[in-house]
Amino acid sequence: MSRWSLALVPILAAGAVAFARPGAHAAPPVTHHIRMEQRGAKYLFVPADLTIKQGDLVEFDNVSGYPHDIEFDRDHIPAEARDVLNANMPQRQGDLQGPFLTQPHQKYTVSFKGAPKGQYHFFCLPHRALGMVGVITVK
Ligand SMILES: [Cu+2]
Repeated sequence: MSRWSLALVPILAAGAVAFARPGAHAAPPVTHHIRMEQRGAKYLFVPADLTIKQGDLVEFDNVSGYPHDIEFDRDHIPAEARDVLNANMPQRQGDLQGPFLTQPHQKYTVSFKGAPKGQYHFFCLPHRALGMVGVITVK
């Protein structure tokens, strides 16, 4: 072994220990951000397409053009997801529907703890017909 490869041995060993540590693979939940915006005549979720991991959180920010809300499309979410979402959505005003956000930069956070993998289509009820729709993919 060369001097350089010998120098690498303790570094590689330390890496192996870190990977072997129980629970080391369970990354802490990440909070993702989606802005709710009006841009001219358009109403948008930004980004409108987001990929997250099971257990992550999505925080919606009420930027402009409100009131907005977040409602999941019950026909376009994974099987078994409905009860999980309803339990994870604070202050619901209906099935899979969050409250109307009326204050500047009001936040609304949905946890995907226990959420089945798959695609979660959602929309803003007041602006759905104006294209304010999005999809979250849980991997
Ligand atoms: Cu809206």
